[in-house]
Amino acid sequence: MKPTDWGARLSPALLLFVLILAVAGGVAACAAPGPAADDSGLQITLLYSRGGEIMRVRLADAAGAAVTDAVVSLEGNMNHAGMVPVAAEGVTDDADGSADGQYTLPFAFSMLGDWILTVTVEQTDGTAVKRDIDAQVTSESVTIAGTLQAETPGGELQVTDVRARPAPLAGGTGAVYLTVVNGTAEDEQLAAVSSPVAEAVELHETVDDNGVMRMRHEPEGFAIPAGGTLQLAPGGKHVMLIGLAAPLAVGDTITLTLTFAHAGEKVIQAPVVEIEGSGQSPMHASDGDDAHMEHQPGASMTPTPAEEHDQEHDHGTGN
Ligand SMILES: [Cu+2]
Repeated sequence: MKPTDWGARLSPALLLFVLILAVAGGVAACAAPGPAADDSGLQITLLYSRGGEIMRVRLADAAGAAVTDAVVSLEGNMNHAGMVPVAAEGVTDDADGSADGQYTLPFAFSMLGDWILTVTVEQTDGTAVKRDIDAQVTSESVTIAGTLQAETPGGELQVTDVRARPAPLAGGTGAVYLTVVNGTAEDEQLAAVSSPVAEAVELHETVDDNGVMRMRHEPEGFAIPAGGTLQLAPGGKHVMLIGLAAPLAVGDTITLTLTFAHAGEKVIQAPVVEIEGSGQSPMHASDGDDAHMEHQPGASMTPTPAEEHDQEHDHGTGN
């Protein structure tokens, strides 16, 4: 008999063995909370955002590599009988916008006290790993598997100082500036922005290219380290509105949807205000702000013939 035949014959028995180990591991984890790892080799780490009511489940294999192809679900039960469980249905890794081994599930502890969190990981080979992890919830803190969750109740992503430049032309471009303060314990990424007032919205950075200021399209967006700040300001990083449905005048307010890699979507309002200065060198001040700058050749911009645009939006301003 060839080795491959043995492999085929052995796999059901092996599968059963793995399942038994997974169950045994679950019991062990329940009895003695600690870094979650059982004989399946799967490493499961829970990170809870109390403010965001989100549980992030990090999966890694025995070697520490991110596991991105599983489906993860979660059930929380209080340590005493009679309480209704809190459940989060299965999600895939990329459901939160990035396949990074971190699965994002909506979850809120409905009461203070001791909880058992049951994480179920359905793997691509059809097997499932279930793990019970202890959590203690007080009004002050959340502790999961013995680890105090670093995020305080107030620790969240804050978007401040939002403002848009006036823009004179329908079909033209506009610029929006803002600041993001990452009060959470993990790195974030401002991955994308959209708005009903523009055909396309891109994240740009104005750079000095041998004395000529140019705008560079950043398709990956901008990072905001844990505890750090991202500033979009004149002459630097900015949100670029392309193909405006209508001119933007001082006093207008536009709506933007920011998409973060982990926190998901955040809808914000940007007032249109006069914005002083572009942060550029004086010799380029004549062609002014980010909204009117030359774009780097090859950067992905959406050409928008002004006449098409006017017809398309004759019936309304889009505001
Ligand atoms: Cu730009």
